[in-house]
Amino acid sequence: MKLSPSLMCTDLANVAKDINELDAAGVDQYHIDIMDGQFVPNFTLGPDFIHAVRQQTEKPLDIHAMVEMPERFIDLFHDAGADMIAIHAEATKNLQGTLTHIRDLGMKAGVAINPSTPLDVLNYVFNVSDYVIVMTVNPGFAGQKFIPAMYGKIRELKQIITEKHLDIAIEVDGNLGTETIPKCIEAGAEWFVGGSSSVYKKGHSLTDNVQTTKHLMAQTVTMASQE
Ligand code: S6P
Ligand code: MG
Repeated sequence: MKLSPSLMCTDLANVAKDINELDAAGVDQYHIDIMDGQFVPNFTLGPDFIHAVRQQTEKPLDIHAMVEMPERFIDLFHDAGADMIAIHAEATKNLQGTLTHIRDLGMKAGVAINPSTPLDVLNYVFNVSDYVIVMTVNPGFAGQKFIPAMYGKIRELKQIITEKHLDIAIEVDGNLGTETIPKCIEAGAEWFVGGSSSVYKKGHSLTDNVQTTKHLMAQTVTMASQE
């Protein structure tokens, strides 16, 4: 299980301080949302931000590219310090080639899929993918509500991965908190993006939130293994 704080939720005036605290609290990697105002109706972080975070931590940087034609930016993200890049299946006409290029540059390649996108889009790219981001909200904004139909989608994807003996992790993104994390683990998810529903939950320190979330994840895994 991995916890990946979503840095679009961090206090941008205190990024370095927050990353030091999150590193010490034991997060596994960092999720960096990049939005282009086209694929989603919002703008967020970019390559300069990846570069700045790269100077601050040695943990893997998990780039979530919510941009049209992401193939245009893979080298840019790589040079800025990305360790893994997920591109949206809906945003490119060359999914296979772009995933291959990400891997050729020595990074992990991920496919992100919107809530309404069927799993079929993954059929011919499993062999060039290291992880799949199942979006559990429509991408664009933090603080949205989990779409319950996504539990079944995660379960279905996990079944395919198991049946085909694939080495692919399922990452989930959107409203992962106390209620939804255990259900996603039961369905087969392994990597969790931590946003306003967990790592950045108001009224608690980042350290407390990370520890509570990691504890919940570990407890759910233990309980599932005893069933
Ligand atoms: C949303 C983006 C996400 C959010 C994260 C926020 O488009 O891809 O990574 O930052 O999901 O988490 P929460 O708990 O506020 O929904
Ligand atoms: Mg994201």
